[in-house]
Amino acid sequence: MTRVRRIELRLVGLPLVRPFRTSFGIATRKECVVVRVETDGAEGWGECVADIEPDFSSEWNQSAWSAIQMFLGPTLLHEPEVSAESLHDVFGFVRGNPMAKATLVNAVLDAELRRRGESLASYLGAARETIVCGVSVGITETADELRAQVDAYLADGYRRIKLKIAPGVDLDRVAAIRADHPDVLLSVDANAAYTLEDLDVFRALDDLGLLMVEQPLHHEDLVQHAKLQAQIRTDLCLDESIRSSADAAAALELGACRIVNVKQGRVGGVFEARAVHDVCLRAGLPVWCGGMLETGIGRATNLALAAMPGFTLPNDTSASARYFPEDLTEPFVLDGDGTMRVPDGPGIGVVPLPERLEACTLRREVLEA
Ligand code: NPG
Repeated sequence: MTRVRRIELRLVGLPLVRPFRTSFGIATRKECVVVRVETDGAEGWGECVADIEPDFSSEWNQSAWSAIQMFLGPTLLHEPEVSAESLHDVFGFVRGNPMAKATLVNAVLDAELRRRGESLASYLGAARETIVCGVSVGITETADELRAQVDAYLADGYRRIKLKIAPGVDLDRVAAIRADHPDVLLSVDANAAYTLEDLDVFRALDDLGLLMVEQPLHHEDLVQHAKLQAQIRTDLCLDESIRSSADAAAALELGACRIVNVKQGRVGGVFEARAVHDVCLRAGLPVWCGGMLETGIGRATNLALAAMPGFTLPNDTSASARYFPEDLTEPFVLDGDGTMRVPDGPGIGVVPLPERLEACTLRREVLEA
């Protein structure tokens, strides 16, 4: 147990190496909330996965900032003693807002672990020291551009290619990549852009030997996904629809998917992510760690999570160079075999480079007890 004395909130902005287009929009730069908490004896860092606009989820940077500044932060500073694990209850009076909550939960846990010199990976029961990395490829202007990007990522060593799809830029694009690379682990991610009316598209994708089809239908749906899964051979994977371990349990019971994308930031932090992992592991479902274009802070958190035993599929934990000309931390690099080392220092094992952090800061506010 410890006391949180100070919370420093920052909005940071970083250019992306290239625009990232999905079925819900185009990201041309990264902006996110980063917090630093000071407890008795340690500092801790947390990165919020919310984005500039509420397009992937109902939370966005300004809502996360306000949730922390107005409700979660003051409550945390008011508590005489907290543990990271107790925050689920401490924050229980705020409905929803899992991305804002995750930021503080992860930061307080980071401080706790730094204080006792334990890495997040070890705390979570890591089963491995290196993580197999895949890469997520955005929708491109042309099919040739997509082929060139995929070729370059494979040359880098990435072990799974995930193609973003949307109605109209799906089958032909995916079939062309499959023809170029018959043996590559290949998946698609629709980010909720289809309905059951599009069954033909999914039946056709069935012939392309995909590892999975991710979140084809509505972002909060489970029932329609169960209907779709019953009619296709390819495994469905859910991302947006899984907001908690309860959602994961419901999805399994309904047969809505056979794989789960675990994003700690989407479900309220690493404790709830561990609970999602545990539900899936018990049921024998593989999970993998998704990404939301995190800076090095969030990437370090994700790598520790992906070291847990149930994360048996390649993860969206790509190298810093896939996202940013310059990261907030020392860059994460891909080893030649398409893996990345899990940080083994105390807590998440990395901190932002002070000068980089200052240079990227768009807004800053300090909350104190
Ligand atoms: O490697 O971090 C990454 C990107 C992986 O495709 C990716 N993320 O829908 O999963 C997604 C998508 C995403 C990115 C979603 C940013 C929301 C924000």
